[in-house]
Amino acid sequence: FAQTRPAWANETDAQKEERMKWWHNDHFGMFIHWGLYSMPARHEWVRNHEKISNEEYEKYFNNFEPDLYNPKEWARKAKEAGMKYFVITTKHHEGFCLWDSKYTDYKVTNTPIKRDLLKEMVDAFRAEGLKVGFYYSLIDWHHPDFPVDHIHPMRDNAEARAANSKKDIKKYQQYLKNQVTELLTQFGKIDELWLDFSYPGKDGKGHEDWDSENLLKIIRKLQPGIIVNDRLDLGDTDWGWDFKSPEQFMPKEWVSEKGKKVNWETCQTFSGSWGYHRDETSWKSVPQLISMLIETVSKGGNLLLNVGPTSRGLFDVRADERLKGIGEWMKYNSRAIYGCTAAPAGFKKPDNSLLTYNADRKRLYVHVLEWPIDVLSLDGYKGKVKYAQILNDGSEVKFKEEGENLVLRLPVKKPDTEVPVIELILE
Ligand code: H79
Repeated sequence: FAQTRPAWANETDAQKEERMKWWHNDHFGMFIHWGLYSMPARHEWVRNHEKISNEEYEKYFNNFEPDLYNPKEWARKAKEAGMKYFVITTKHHEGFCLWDSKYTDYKVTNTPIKRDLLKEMVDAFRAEGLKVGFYYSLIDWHHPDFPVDHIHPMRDNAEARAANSKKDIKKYQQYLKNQVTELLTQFGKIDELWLDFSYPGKDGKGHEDWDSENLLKIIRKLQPGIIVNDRLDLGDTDWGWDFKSPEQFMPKEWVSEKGKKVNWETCQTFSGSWGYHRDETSWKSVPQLISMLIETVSKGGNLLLNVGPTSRGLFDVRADERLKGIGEWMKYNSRAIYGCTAAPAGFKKPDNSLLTYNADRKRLYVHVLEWPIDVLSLDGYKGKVKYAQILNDGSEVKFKEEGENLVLRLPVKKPDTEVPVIELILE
């Protein structure tokens, strides 16, 4: 790819900032992993892990019928959790398409459910006011022209390997372009595109295999406002991606490249697997998930939190319970999330807490992860705070100066919310 910025990538920093305004404000989205792998219900990589052939995997395609699917319910649940956008797997590595693509027969409209489930989902989430994101897998373990490589389910099958010589990666590149074009022209405005993933090197795949630069050129032309992740293997360029996408990983601090802070969105699961996994039993708790959201915003990032619906088309009860718990907290505390970012240097974080900051309103939020007994000392805050209140009930928190510090007198009992937030209105 062009190491220098190509002519079509001519956006200024200010224009980029404008394009990403909503994304910087909202911070919280729902990832949805839904495909045929919801049927075996043992990880979305099941085809790879168990080295299942196309023929063996057919039983899922032949029996896919999510009869209880109601995307309006999904959208309502996302909204009530405080999520402002969603990103749906239009196609995962298994190659199955959730929309009525004209470039393949391996699609939802040819399964027993027969309907374009993607179209219904986009309409439902948009109607609830959520922004629309598409996940699209660059990897495709079903397409006839996708060469077997070291992470392909048939990697150890000599016959399948030998067939690589008849495959034409150029045809697969065209398929990527055709499908991405469908996704970006037939569903209205698409706000985020999440491409997954590159693994360059011997027996892997990267920008040359995907023809990444030309693919991105098409994306930018069709949807000039779209926000794209960083998995096309286009290096450290300032035009090849809009945000970094750490996966099931919480960065230590605001993510940076060459010493410069960059946009980032961490994607996280409830239980480890992205696709519905029946037998996974170690799920994160509601307070853990709330802390994860706060920590993300305290480091200037976004959180994309995943749900893996079942093959009947439902969120399972464990997911429902988590979403509800997060929503309950957001109802009273979302002011400390939306429009917020990392606190400016000069505000030291008290122990067992996290800070978020709203620059427009000059408000600093202290998220108290472990409730202290009666007082909280804010070291070096003298002269910086006009007023303080607990966010969940808006009750005043009185404070006094002690040297350079402010000492807050806390309510006698921990406020009745998973993570209490103290709002400081700054001078
Ligand atoms: O869709 C979800 C996952 O299925 C997908 N991305 C999220 C959003 C994903 N799973 N794993 N990965 C992305 C990264 C995979 C890395 C590995 Fe490997 C595959 C580790 C070992 C095999 C490729 C080859 C990277 C390192 C060696």
